[in-house]
Amino acid sequence: MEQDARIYVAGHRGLVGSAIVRALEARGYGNIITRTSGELDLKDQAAVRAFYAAERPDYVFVAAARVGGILANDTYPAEFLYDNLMIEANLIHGAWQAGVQKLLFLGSTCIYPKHAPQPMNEDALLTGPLEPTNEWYAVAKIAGIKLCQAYQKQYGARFISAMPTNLYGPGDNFDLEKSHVMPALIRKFHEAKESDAGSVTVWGTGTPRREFCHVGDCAAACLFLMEHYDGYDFVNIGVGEDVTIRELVELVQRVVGFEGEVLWDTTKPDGTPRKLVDVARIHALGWQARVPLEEGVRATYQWFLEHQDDFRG
Ligand code: GFB
Repeated sequence: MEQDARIYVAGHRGLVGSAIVRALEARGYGNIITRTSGELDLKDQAAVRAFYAAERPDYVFVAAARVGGILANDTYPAEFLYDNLMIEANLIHGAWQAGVQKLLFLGSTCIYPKHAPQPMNEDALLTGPLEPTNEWYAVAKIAGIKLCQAYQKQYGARFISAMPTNLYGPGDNFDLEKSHVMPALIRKFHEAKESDAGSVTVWGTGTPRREFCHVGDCAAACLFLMEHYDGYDFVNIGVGEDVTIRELVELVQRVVGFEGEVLWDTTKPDGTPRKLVDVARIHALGWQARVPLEEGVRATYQWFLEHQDDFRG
């Protein structure tokens, strides 16, 4: 990407989009285009088309999406499917109409079948049934991958896709009902420590395994792919190691310093039993994650402490 390129980051207030903006700024890119959802409704095709016509971006990062943790995915299937289909269709089709040079679409590793062989290779896409708690989001994200491939195949557009594993870090959503597990644990343990509560309740059985990638690493991978990758196949972004939810609970508990008891609410879903991606493809391209899990959790807790007033409403 040329230093003066016009770069649109869709979803710049979200976990990934904000990290991409920070990474671009750190590398001296000065022409970053953003719009809040109040300024531009990405579900509105005419508005997106008018935005592209006016701004004429050269590069587009599609980090805008309706996202949430396991319960939000399970509770709002219509919103997770409709909103994500509309957002990605408008952004990808609009980018083609506007002659965007290159676009990176971000998905999620929930696109893989529930019982995909681990670690999950990119070739596992569409080889089996999805995890029911997030199949709506997954179907939308699979459609996004296919849109990029279709525009590549039919029009020669340089539209590529990346599938990050579970992400965490500064800028995450700490809402206890809608968030992913990492911010939920940080907030629950912190608030329990502050109020001297004797116990904290976490969800599920603790046995599922998840891989956690710091969002700073993910943003670095996105810039790397935008600069070095033009392939038809999508690329996993991950660290190549996973932990059980119980191990994560113990780690966050230690980092936060909560000494009470942990209770498991097994009426809440576990979700898919394991989600570890095969990172061979992105390693072969020349990129590797850097942030160790404990270091990333400590930094995220620090960020939470500095911003917690924002979450209390
Ligand atoms: O992060 P999470 O919500 O999403 O949950 P998924 C991961 C695991 O942590 C599940 C457990 O087994 C949860 O039951 N867990 C324990 C908790 N305590 C908590 C808690 O307090 N809050 C939450 N949220 N979980 C999502 C998908 O799946 O991952 C999305 O639904 C997307 O579509 C995203 O793919 C990356 O990893 O299960």
